Amino acid sequence: MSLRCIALALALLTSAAADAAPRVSLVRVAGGMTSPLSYVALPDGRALIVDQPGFVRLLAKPGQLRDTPVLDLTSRLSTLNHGAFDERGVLSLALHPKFQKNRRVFIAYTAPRRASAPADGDCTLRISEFTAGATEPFVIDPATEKVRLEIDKPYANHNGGRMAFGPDGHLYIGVGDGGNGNDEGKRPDSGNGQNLDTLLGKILRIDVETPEGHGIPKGNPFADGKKARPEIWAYGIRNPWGLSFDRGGDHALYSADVGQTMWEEVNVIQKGGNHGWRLREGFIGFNPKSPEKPPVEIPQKGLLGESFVDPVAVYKNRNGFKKDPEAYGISVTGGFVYRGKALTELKGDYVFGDWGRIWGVPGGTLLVARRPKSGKGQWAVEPLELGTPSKVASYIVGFGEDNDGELYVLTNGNIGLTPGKGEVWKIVPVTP
Ligand SMILES: [Ca+2]
Repeated sequence: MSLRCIALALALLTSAAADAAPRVSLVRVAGGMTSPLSYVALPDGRALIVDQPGFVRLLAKPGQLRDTPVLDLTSRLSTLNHGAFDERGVLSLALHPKFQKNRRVFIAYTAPRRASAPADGDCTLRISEFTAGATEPFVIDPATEKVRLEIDKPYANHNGGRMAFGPDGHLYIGVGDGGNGNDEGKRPDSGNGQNLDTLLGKILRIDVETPEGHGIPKGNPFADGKKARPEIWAYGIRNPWGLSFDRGGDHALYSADVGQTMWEEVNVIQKGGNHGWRLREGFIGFNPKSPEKPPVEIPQKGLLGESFVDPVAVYKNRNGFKKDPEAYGISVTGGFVYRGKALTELKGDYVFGDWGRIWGVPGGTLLVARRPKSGKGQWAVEPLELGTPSKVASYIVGFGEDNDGELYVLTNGNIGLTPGKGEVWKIVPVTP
């Protein structure tokens, strides 16, 4: 073997080793916001960015965030804790699959508690449709709002409110378990995740082609409404933060599920599936009286006698596994299956992150769940090693995907709704 061949072989070996911990860099494309929760590409390549305190902003091109918001929803939101941690606000935006023709936009936000809601509740999660104007400058007129679905929230946290249109043209919505902790609700024994009479703690599927409100798509697992609310697509969910369809492969629906104390999860959502919460957290049982002490006996069946759908990937939560190097953080932020071209070593893997390693210290972790080569079994979770910058110095609050399948990470340098440190970064290859 010539020296050149040996050098080449060494280079190949090195690149194979580097494969185990892929390196990416981040390029800042927008800043100066508060808490950017959604990045949604328009068909023309521009992007809409949802800023949690009540705005939809237009990113004309990298670095060019238009000053005037596309839509200002501040007057329609429930009261927010400005300057402090708050999970309420504008939570996500999804374009109708035929947006280019019909200009229909769907937005999830927390509205003030509606009149019919229990008096001790906090707010009402509202899914509304708006129509974007067809001329420039691009605007969405708040007067076009059409409410499609409302869900009363007992507490301020665990709203979910992440949405995605499926290949079937229906709108999928992740809804949190109602909030507080341990899925205790405000009524005795009302663990919402397992209760099929509430939309809390569920993944929903609705038909938005009805003149008003919403319809129940044919094929919803409880469409007749006899055993369960007919909007339910899957249940046993705690706080689905990140909901996305794989644009390639089998077009499966992915949802992260924020754990309570021990395990953070990524799920491939199954029609009619019981994803476990609060009977299970990850693969183990859950004890609502003492979450750090899971029961020895792991529940094997839900209340209908059904088996659970296991997560496809999990990692340890630092609250339950203190000082464990594989406890990457305390709250999963869902992302996307990577189907772009630039990051070849991530193709088909699920790129996501953790919000922050320690409460109060900005510093999220980018993660990748590696699709098993056999197509079956657990996906291995590992940190996505960073080139430039060398670490994420902010909380990771969301992810976005552009028309080419390239991904964006959405960050907030503050723990909550303090303006100025909300940024959007494109994930790019490390340039040698
Ligand atoms: Ca689960």
